[in-house]
Amino acid sequence: MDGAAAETLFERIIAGEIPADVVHQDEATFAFRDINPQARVHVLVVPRKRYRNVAELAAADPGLLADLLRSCRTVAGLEGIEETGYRVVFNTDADAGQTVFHVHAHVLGGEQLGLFGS
Ligand code: IU
Repeated sequence: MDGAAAETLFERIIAGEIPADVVHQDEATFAFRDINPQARVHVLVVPRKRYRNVAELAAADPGLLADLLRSCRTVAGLEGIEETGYRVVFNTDADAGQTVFHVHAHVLGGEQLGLFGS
C-alpha cells in the first residue's frame, strides 16, 4: 500500500463519508456507480485496501487482484450484463488519464461499446 500518499476520495466513499450509489461490497472490495458514466452501466470496483494502480496491486497482492476481478464479475451479474458482455478497464498513470490513485476497475457495458484508444 502506498501509505505515504494522501488519502483519496475513494477511501472516503468506502468509509461512507461521501455518499455513493453502492452496487456491491464484500470483505475485500467495494463497488459503486461512476459519477460520470461513460456507458449505460459504469461501475467502479475498488479494493478496500489502497494500492496506487493495478501494477502495484498485482505485484504486492495478486490474491486481492483476483478478489477484485471476481467482484467485477459479480457486478456484471447484478447489472444483468454478464451474458451480453462488458469491459473491465484499469487506467494506469498519466497517459491513461488516471485521476484517482486508489486502484479501481471500470466495469462498462449495457450497450455496444465503441473501440477504445485515443
Ligand atoms: P480514472 O480511471 O482515475 O480516470 O477514473 C476515475 C473515475 O472516478 C472517473 O470515471 C470519475 O468519473 C470517477 N469519480 C466518481 O465516480 N466519483 C467522484 O466523486 C469522482 C470521480 I472526483
